[in-house]
Amino acid sequence: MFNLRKIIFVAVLGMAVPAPLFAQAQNMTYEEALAQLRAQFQAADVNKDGKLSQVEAKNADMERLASNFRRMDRDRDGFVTLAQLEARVKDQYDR
Ligand SMILES: [Ca+2]
Repeated sequence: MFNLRKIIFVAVLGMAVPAPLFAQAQNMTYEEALAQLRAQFQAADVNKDGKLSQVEAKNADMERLASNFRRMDRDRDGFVTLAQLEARVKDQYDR
């Protein structure tokens, strides 16, 4: 079940290569994954506007986010919010 979720998630992101964002999530609880996401997000949000541009994601080495940015940016406003990323984690943990 756990491996199946991982495979599905990788397939959803369209990538097979692990990257910092979400990559370790399969070894973490939902709460730990959220905490890591929030810490990464805070660190990456250099201008502290509460959202990440693709440049911010790239600069923070969030390669999976940067390379899947348009898909992650569900409302297509050019930014990914913490809420959008949290939704992805939530999907992954099926909660
Ligand atoms: Ca920002």
